[in-house]
Amino acid sequence: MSLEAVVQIECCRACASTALDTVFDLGSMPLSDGFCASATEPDARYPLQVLFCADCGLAQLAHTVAPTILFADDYPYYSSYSDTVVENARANVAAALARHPVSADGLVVEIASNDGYLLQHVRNKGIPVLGIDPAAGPVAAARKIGIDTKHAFFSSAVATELCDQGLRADLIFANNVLAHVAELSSFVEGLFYLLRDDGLAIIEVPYLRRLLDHGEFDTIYHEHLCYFSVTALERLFRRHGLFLNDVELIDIHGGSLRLFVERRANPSLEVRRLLDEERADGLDTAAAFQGFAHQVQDLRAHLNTLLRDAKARGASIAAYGAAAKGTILLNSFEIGPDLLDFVVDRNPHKQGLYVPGVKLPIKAPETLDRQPPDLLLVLAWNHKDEIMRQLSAFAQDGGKFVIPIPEVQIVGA
Ligand code: JHZ
Ligand code: ZN
Repeated sequence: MSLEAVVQIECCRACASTALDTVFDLGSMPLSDGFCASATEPDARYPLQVLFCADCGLAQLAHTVAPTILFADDYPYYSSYSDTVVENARANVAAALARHPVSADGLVVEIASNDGYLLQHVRNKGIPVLGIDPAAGPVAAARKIGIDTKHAFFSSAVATELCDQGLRADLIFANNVLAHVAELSSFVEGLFYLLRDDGLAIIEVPYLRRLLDHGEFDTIYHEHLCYFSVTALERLFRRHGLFLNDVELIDIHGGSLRLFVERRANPSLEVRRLLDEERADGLDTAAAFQGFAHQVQDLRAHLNTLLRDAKARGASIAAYGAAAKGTILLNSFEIGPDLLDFVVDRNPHKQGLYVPGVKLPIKAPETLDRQPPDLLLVLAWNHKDEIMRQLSAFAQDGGKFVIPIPEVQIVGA
């Protein structure tokens, strides 16, 4: 592990306090999206430890793996491979433009615009768009469908550069990016600069409350540097002259917050309600993680027993979805080739590669028709309804789904 590859933080990523307590530790884990070209390729492993800031309430990783390693040119995540994500984007755009109309001479910016899955819906309405994304593959895919995209990590410097070109945004989307940002303050400062005085930023982040309530420990991985509560977010924005004025709870990615952020304070009743609720339930202190490690241990025992018993009875088992979270679940629970035959995923960028650590081969979903397993472990459990719908024939033929989270569940036809 070279020095530049990973850095241990010395103070809170949001407020610079040094009052940080360790609340959860997964030891050393391979990179969740670091898919391998061969089964023998050695894996880089990095510590995966969650700290809680006593001052601002932000849960965060103790270590930062260099973004250039995490989001390299072969970064395999393409939003458009999930119908739910694309549909969510379409509905999100329609609702956003209803809430905050933008004219044909305005500008809508998406930060972490990936392959253009969201901005295409804005562009189709005749509104100018600009995407910003650091991953070369998805940027190329976005440009191919005509979405103007800047290839960069968003920061205060990038925002200033755009402002200098006379660009400011009426509407900014930033979905599932805030938790990935190593330079959190620079990012939020950049939002402040880029947003017009009367602009609106709509930001989606996975919600810490759902992670804890549903035992979604596998969403803790090196790409996710922060685990947000409303309390921590409200303080973070305020520190940079921005205000959390409204919030919606949405189901995407295991339970997320959709935040509405502006340059003037006008908090809704829902923001106040969630802040009160978090305080009453102790989500603003490290006690929020009490019992979490035990909950994960119980899940591990339950899932391993189920799979090992099935295997001992001669069942064949495969997994569905080479999701980033799947890498963590398989590696931390030590579920490898002795139990599973393969993993299928419909993203062709992942097919032919191996899941890091456990080195399970990733194949196309059609493999299930030729080699149907008795049990299918659904690693992309957040998409379980979409997946089970697609595989109704597998279930009709007697195949069973194992859903690991929020609790181990076997589902048949
Ligand atoms: P999915 C990603 O995590 C990566 P992942 C990232 N780090 C992040 O922050 C979170 O999202 C929020 C496949 N699939 O969406 C596609 C099918 O094969 O849960 C994906 O490889 N067939 C940016 O990777 C994987 O499953 C299907 O029908 O955990 C799902 O990954 C569907 C629906 C998905 O995100
Ligand atoms: Zn802090």
